[in-house]
Amino acid sequence: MTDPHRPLYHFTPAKNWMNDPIPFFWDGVHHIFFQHNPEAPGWGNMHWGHAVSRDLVHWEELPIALVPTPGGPDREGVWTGSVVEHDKTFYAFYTGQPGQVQCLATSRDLIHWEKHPGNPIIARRPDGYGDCFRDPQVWREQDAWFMVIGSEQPDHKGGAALLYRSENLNEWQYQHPLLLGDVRQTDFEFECPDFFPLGGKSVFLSSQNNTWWQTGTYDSGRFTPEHIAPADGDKFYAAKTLHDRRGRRLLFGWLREGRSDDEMRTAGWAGVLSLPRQLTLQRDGTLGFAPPSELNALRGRHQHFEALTVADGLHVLDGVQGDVLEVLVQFEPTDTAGIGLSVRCAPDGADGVELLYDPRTQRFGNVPLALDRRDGLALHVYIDRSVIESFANGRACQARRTYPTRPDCLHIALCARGGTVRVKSVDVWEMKPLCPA
Ligand code: DQQ
Repeated sequence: MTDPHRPLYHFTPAKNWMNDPIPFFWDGVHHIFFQHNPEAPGWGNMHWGHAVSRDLVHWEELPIALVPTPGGPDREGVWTGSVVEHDKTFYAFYTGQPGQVQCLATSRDLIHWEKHPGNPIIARRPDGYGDCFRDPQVWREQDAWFMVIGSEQPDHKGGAALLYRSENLNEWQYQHPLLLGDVRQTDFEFECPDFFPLGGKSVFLSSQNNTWWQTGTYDSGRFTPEHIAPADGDKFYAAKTLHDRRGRRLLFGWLREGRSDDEMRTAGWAGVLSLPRQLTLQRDGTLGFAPPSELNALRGRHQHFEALTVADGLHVLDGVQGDVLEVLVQFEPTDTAGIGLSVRCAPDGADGVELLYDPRTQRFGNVPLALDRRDGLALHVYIDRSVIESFANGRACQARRTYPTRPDCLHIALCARGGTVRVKSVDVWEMKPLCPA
């Protein structure tokens, strides 16, 4: 039976479970390895699935890349990590279970992988940190390799990003923390760390409840944050980046489901790869997020509206219908309490998912967004059945999941809360499905 909630232009494996993406770019191809349970649509039995794309739009699922080795240090799971290339060999670093030990596998083609005979390559965590010790991220710096492992300080004080160094990618020496977090800012542990340069600064990503970003300065193996915020709400998780041929830093996250275990079991699939988000360092030092232009290839039939006025409440867009759409709305600047869209709503505007910006609290959903008084809200929304991904002014994102039971939840309404709002323009495109319905 077809599932009306399964997305049509987002990647999900053919069946069963996915979580954490592990992005890697090589030779014109975007690779996404991902946490995959090939036997059930629920978390557990972690393997590395693999999908590739040449255009960031069409994804092909390849054979499973990494499987737990019976009797090996990853016998209970091949958890998240990262991939690098050196001298025509690819190195996949990951956390093996049980015990959260760090392991290595190598490959000449990114398809066939061999586990390192000396696994685990890091068997013990440094003293003084808590249970979390996982998700190794590796990069090259001048004459050495560096790895950061996600960990936690004792007593839930905050995350710890533990820095290792290696000359040969096999033997690693612990250095010191790259960064110690504060539970009040970035939660109690750093899952899925990712660390990279961007626009003259450095960026550190970590996950716990949300994915968090921190921009700041890096010097002698230590990162000093200057700006910190959540990257999105709690439906966008374990997000990590790749650096592609065009010099872009692209962020991919796992879009969590909002269904029960039973519903996922019945559906036979769970977990979605987010659309890529192109990261930029903004003039004020914060992080910017934009959908890459390749996504425009999905655009089909177009509708355009201009100069609309929305009195306090909802204004359903006439003649717009669908659950596989892209919507771009340009609002005039306003002080009204809430402006935005209700998507996948019923013909009368009820039961939709509201994507609201509040100019008084300067928040877009969960995420801070300080718009200048002269700037109107520019809201860019991708609707793909149960998946809603939105970008506000290229600076804040909000991913949501929705599983409407009413078949007529196919409409879009402009929203104004506590006042009248003027809308410069609305563009709506039907998106071409990539997957069979
Ligand atoms: N998921 C992985 C862990 C990681 C967590 C296991 C984040 O390695 O910390 O599937 O979702």
